[in-house]
Amino acid sequence: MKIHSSEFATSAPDLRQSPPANLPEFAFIGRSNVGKSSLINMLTMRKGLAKVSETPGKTQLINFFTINGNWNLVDLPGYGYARVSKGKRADFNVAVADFLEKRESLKHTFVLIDSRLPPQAIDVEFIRWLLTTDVSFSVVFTKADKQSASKTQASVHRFRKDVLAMVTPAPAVFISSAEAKTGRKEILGHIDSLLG
Ligand SMILES: Nc1nc2c(ncn2[C@@H]2O[C@H](COP(=O)(O)OP(=O)(O)OP(=O)(O)O)[C@@H](O)[C@H]2O)c(=O)[nH]1
Ligand SMILES: [Mg+2]
Repeated sequence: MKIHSSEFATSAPDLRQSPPANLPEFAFIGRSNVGKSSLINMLTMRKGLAKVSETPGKTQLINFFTINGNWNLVDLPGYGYARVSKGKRADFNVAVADFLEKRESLKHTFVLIDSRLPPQAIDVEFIRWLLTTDVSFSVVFTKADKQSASKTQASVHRFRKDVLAMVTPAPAVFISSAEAKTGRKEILGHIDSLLG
């Protein structure tokens, strides 16, 4: 998969105000600060395309980026920081849940997990909720440059065993670093295969 062009399309606060659902879409979700926006910049090789910040809660709107004029990357506000909703939909943004559940053009979602941490309750809860929907997803372990490869492997192994063992078919798993540009080829290859 070669990226010839990538451009910011628009932002929307929720599904209703999202642009027409006329291009296949790939969304990025995960805890605030896990590296969603950084990953989008790494995939597109455009440093400032999506806004990145050291402070969690940077991405507040649903941001759409059009790639090669024919598919979209969707940068979602993270969960676990701005506690917009509590209760039955777990502790994450209602607008995000609504988007993931109902967006007609959503092809696939990448769930980002910090590769340095043991399974976090909020991530487990999020994946449990995701499994109640029809959303197709894979898992990306981020910030792999921040620790040794063996620590990352151990973390991925534990997550697979403790969290993903219950998921059939087993989701694809990727290891990424926005810093070292790890995982770019694999993630873009996955998108390519899903675009068919
Ligand atoms: N070393 C390293 N730092 C990273 C990586 N990915 C993200 N970061 C840093 O982590 C912080 C958060 O990154 P963002 O991409 O803004 O995270 P986000 O998931 O979009 O966060 P929200 O928009 O708040 O939900 C920034 O300081 C990034 O520079 C990575 O692969 N390696
Ligand atoms: Mg962000």
